[in-house]
Amino acid sequence: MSIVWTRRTLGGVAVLALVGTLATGEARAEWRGWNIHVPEYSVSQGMDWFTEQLEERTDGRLTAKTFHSGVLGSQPDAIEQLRLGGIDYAVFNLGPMGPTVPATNVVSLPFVFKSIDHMHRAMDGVVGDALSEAMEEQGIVALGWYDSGARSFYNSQQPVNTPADLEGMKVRVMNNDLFVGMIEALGGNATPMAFSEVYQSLRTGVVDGAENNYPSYESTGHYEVAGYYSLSEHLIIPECFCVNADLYNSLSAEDQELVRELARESAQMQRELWAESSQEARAKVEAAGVEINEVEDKTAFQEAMQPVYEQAYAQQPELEELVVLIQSVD
Ligand code: BDP
Repeated sequence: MSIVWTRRTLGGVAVLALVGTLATGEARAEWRGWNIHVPEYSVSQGMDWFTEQLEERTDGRLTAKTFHSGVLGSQPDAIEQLRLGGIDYAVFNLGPMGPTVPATNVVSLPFVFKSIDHMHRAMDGVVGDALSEAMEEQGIVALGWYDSGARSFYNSQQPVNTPADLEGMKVRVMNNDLFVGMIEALGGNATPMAFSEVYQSLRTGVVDGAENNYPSYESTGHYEVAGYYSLSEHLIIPECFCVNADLYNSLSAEDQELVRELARESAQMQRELWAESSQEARAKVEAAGVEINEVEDKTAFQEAMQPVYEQAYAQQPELEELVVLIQSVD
């Protein structure tokens, strides 16, 4: 047993309490959270709400601090760190989760969900359950599903209306071979790259374009250096509130329930903020002069991306069943 000092506030008076980390063994006193986004982002706000509530509802017995803006490292590294316990909790996009938990690749297949609402229904039900199970086998406990909207292409060259407009274009993707295949299927050149490097790469022409939702396009300033945003909405990838499995399993049943409830509620809150912040981000980039175009014929993209499914099924036959599971959700 180790002894740690924690600060608690009782009736507005800060007091020091001596507590033992009996049940948590070697777990650190203050949980360390990873987040890639700036503090104003909806994901950050959901995580901040979680940490406040955790401290309040346990009278300071459990405390957590989220490090925003990716200061604890890139997302692929953070996923590994969370498994090893260097990071205790995080909100991860399931895109870069694929190399660690292959079943999660199903949500990275282009156009796999009919809509954002469909994604929510699937993740709050059978699909979320199946993916949680697969993640848990890798030491990651998924407690709630955050929103990340739909991802569309943007670039510094021209509006994208058809797959042919992407031909020869250098496009940054998240770290997962599936996305490399996706860009290649469209005739572009894919460059997997950390989120933090994209701004400079767009600015200097290392890449011509990338793909993301409005809030990320705006919060990173990518719109300043890639002024054409084309509403292909080819990927709808959920994000998870994840906790290191050893830490979670070391908690009492009551604390587990509390942490689960708070993560779920924070996800609910984040989803509402998401919808608002997407509209705000769109308005902001439009006001800054970004040219936004609807993509009239999304089926052309869907058809061009079909080889991604074939390649994925060849490498991971179980994905086919998971796609059927998604399709079974109304
Ligand atoms: C954002 C996700 C974030 C990813 C980022 C990316 O919220 O987790 O790291 O895209 O493109 O939408 O890397």
